[in-house]
Amino acid sequence: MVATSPSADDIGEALAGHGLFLRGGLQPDPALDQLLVLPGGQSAGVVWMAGVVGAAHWASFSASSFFADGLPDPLDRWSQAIGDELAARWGGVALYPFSGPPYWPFQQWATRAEPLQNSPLMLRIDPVYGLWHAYRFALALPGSPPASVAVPVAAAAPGLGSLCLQCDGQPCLQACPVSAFDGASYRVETCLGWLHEAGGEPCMQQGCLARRACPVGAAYRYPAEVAAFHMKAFAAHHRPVPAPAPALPAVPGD
Ligand code: B12
Repeated sequence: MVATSPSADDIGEALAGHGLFLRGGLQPDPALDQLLVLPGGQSAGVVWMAGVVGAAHWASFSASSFFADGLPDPLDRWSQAIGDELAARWGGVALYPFSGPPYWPFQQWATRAEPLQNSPLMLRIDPVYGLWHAYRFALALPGSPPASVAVPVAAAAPGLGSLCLQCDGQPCLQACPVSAFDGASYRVETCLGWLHEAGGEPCMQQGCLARRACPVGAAYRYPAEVAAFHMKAFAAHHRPVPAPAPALPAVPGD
């Protein structure tokens, strides 16, 4: 028995109980989002984005059984428990940013749901929360989005110029100790190589120094405990590819 489609307020309230935020919703585009099929076989009518803003989720997550159970990926498993429960409650499916590859296009969906912009760090920047927001799951549900949800980004934020192009000196592009960002790309291997060296300790303890240098949403920067948790997970999951071994001398007979 499926309950009636929840309103944005219903969803926001359910998420708030976990320190999570409703980060807008969007109408699935049949051409782009054709994989969004619900348990009954019908197409999803709306996709709601659920995420973290600053460290508002930390009290709930760190008090959960997942936090210290010693198993891998506690934040992802905490998110899954919440997302799956809400999806079942409302007859839909929960989609996760970390399930893949292939990955669900969370950044594209986020940009369709809220007035976010691209940033030189490749993270989406929010006019209020800056770079300190991320997604824990999306709920693909039956029904249709309220009219206010389907407002195109440009109409939702008229006159909002590029926050990053207007930014004086773009400190994010100066702050990385190994210049992993050049404004157009992110040299992941360079970043990870540094994180696994002694010099990368400040990044590991305080969080990405480039991200921290952004002046937008500074009040939402992760506190040290939260930053260190994310950096540890990032560095553990993505070890730098070792340099290729030097070519061996040709063996006679080869
Ligand atoms: C693979 C991945 C990575 C890879 C590579 C990312 C890259 N830029 O190449 C690695 C492991 C390095 C990584 C690192 C991090 N990631 Co990451 N990552 C992902 C993941 C799981 C998949 C991305 C993907 O391939 N999507 C599939 C394509 C089809 O979807 P998409 O929406 O089109 O996404 C692409 C484009 O938006 C494009 N893009 C992003 N910005 C821009 C800007 C321009 C101008 C252009 C042209 C394209 C572009 O990059 C995306 C990947 O190709 C997403 C989650 C998700 N499912 O999207 C998180 C995600 C993008 N990551 C996120 C975060 C927060 C991080 C970290 C900060 C994690 C940390 N340490 O805490 C770091 C640092 C990244 C950085 N500074 O750029 C957030 C970003 C939130 C936001 N505010 O935008 C996401 C959405 C996860 C989440 N739970 O919210 N990540």
